[in-house]
Amino acid sequence: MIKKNFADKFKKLFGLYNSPDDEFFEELTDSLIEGDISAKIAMQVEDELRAVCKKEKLQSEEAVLDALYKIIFPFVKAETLEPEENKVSIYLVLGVNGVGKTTSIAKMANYYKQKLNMPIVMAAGDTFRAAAIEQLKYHGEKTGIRVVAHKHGGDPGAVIFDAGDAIAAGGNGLVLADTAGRLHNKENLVRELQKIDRIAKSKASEGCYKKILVLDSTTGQNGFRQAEVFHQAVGIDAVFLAKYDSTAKGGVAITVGKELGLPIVFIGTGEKYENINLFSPETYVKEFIGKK
Ligand SMILES: Nc1nc2c(ncn2[C@@H]2O[C@H](COP(=O)(O)OP(=O)(O)O)[C@@H](O)[C@H]2O)c(=O)[nH]1
Ligand SMILES: [Mg+2]
Repeated sequence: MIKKNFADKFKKLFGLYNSPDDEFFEELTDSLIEGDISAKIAMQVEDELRAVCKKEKLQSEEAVLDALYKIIFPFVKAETLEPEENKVSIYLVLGVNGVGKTTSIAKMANYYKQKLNMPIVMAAGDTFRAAAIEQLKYHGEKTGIRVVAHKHGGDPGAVIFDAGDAIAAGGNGLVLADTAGRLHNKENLVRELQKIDRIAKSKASEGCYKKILVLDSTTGQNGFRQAEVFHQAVGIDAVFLAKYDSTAKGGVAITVGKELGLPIVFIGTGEKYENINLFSPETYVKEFIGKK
């Protein structure tokens, strides 16, 4: 895992100023923003940290880091998703092009396959790009997981409908559904997602339909805007934080947690199937700020 930028900066800043003074706090805020925390939250963190340091007369690096941890930790939310036995679960996987949706679907399918003894189907709902269907089929072959696919250009709702039927026939199992993420035309995207949303919901057992947004940890502040768009369009249940291994920043989990109340379910830590981890807010915040 790459060492996080903010953690490094904090150490350097503390070395430079040796105690939490005005300049220290100002630079701390800049460093939080550079770590992909939104400006609004960074300023709130600064204000709270200033107040605590003053009130409790905190001076040492360790004490300030502890205070920072206590401020940021409640912003970050985690959730575990686990398909129930004898229910039809559908996890719709959303996100813009290239964030890691198809890869993350294969990882989740492989994860649940090893963990649970139930049928799993991956639905090739990104019918927009021919390569996306092929990519999912490839993952299906490699992992031994069934893929339901239609032709390139077909109706994504129909693919998800069929995949839902395949699982519903036995009354037990999980559909992981891929989608196309064309954000360039927001209105079309929203309309298409809402249609898929209705179909997926109608196929799943009560409470077993979840919408997972994949965010690319390397895209910076943009990730938050993507989350806003998708959350407004269909309502997101949880976030898959992909490519966490490829960034020294990664503060987006803090921003989506604090601003949208969205929990993180998994983090992606590489390109292999096994590079998937349950999200631990403790580890995440500690890594972000550089606390042991
Ligand atoms: N390093 C790294 N690369 C990833 C991760 N997840 C996905 N990728 C890569 O990101 C690229 C885009 O992934 P893809 O699943 O095709 O994205 P999609 O367009 O959203 O379906 C591929 O090259 C993946 O191998 C991850 O957790 N870590
Ligand atoms: Mg894809």
